[in-house]
Amino acid sequence: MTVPAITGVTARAVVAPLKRPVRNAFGVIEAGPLVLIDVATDQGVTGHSYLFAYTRQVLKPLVLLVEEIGRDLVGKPVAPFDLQHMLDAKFRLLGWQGLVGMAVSGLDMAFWDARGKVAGKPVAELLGGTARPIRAYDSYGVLDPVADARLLRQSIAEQGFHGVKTKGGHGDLAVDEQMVKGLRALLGPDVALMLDFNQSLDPTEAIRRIARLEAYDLTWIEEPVPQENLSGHARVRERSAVPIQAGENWWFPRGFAEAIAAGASDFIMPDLMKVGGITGWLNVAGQADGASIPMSSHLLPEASAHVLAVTPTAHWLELLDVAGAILVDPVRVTDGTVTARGPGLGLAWNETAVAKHQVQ
Ligand code: SMN
Ligand code: MG
Repeated sequence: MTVPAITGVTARAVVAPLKRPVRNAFGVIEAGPLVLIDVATDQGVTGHSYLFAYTRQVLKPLVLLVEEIGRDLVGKPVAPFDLQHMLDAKFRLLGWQGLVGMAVSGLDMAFWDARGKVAGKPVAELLGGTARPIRAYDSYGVLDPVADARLLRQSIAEQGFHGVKTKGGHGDLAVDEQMVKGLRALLGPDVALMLDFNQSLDPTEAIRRIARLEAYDLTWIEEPVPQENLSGHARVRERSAVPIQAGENWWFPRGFAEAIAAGASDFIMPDLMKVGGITGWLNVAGQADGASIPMSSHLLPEASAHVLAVTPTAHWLELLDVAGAILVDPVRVTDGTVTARGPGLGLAWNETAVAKHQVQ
């Protein structure tokens, strides 16, 4: 197989409607601000990926950044490891945390998608694995065990999920406890329940809350304290009977090396768009295996199903569908699992929906 060369990079911004808003400790995410990336190649295939921008305010700068970085890549072979190395050198002095890191990660995913398409294989197979079912959990915002009971029953009975995540830290400990207690009663003992604090607590408060919530058999407590506070994470972890989960906001393999060295977390959950795309993920999967750390995904379920298939310590795939509204074939859940689809990452834009939701 000849390696394709890049002929052009374009990006578009859309605000994709969500099936359900995601309420967290800091507010409500009502829609998905996405950047859709297209990497055209000289072999007729175009690599696709998308970024979740968190807020509409960064959509325009991200689109520009992806295209600006892409301009320099025209003519280069689609060799993700070489390109990542080159971009590391290019942004070494600026630093690539933040929007630059997201742009680099998004481009990397599109490179792998193009390579998969040229090979006519799912990326999971290109990486030497098989597109196999990956256990997933249904990821919600703050839940009301009474008002949301019907939705939750559907997650379990109709979609077959064996795990559900909710969010805390939006109120005091009593508010968290009432929610978690109600959810455990509703779900019964056999459904995994995860609680995400989204960095909203300080270590002392996190320790106090987790001690009370321990009674409800939580699978993990996520990001109890600000993500950059690695020693704070480690302190909470030491005092917590519930495993600590973090990683969605750690940048590139180096960020994980530092977090693992600090003993910050029992579990890790890189986000493909902050870890350096597929290339960055593979590195972290090796680190996790070496340190026996169970590894889950964050958002981007379509691409995550490919890399979890080749992650030795694969744990859970997060099912939070932010892009379904603009995809031809949105992520599918079968018996609570997601299976990678190809060729490439299996992403195709629904152009009618993209035109409808595009922002200039
Ligand atoms: C999260 C982050 C961004 C959007 C929605 C939800 C959250 C998670 O931290 O873990 O899903
Ligand atoms: Mg989270």
